[in-house]
Amino acid sequence: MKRLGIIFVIVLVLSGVVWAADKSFQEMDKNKDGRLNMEEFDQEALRVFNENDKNHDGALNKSEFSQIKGAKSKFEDLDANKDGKVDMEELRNAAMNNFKELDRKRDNYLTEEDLKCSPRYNPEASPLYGIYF
Ligand SMILES: [Ca+2]
Ligand SMILES: [Ca+2]
Ligand SMILES: [Ca+2]
Repeated sequence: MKRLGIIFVIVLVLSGVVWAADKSFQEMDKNKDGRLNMEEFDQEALRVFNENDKNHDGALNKSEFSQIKGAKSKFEDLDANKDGKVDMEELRNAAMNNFKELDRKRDNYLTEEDLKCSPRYNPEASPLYGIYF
């Protein structure tokens, strides 16, 4: 029984790791149209946000933010009202700007090609991090 318990814990830990892993472009593209809209970014951003909001106060403080591995933005830049926390609204405002910047066709969608044009593009990381965080 003891061994079974240990295996159970290992499986739990491993599935946790997989679940927490960054979503790729294909996984974020929920409606499979080959492009990402703001809503698709938003869903994934909210997941990462909640996962890192360890004290559940609806905002990320500096230490919570620093746990987001792929984050490209500076905490200070995202904290628009300078209260030492970044909430979803601040993230969304910054994300909208990043999104618009990359949306060259102005159709409110980003393709993989659009994302590759970003100076923040990293083929290893989820596209989330060029837009959010
Ligand atoms: Ca899509
Ligand atoms: Ca928090
Ligand atoms: Ca703030």
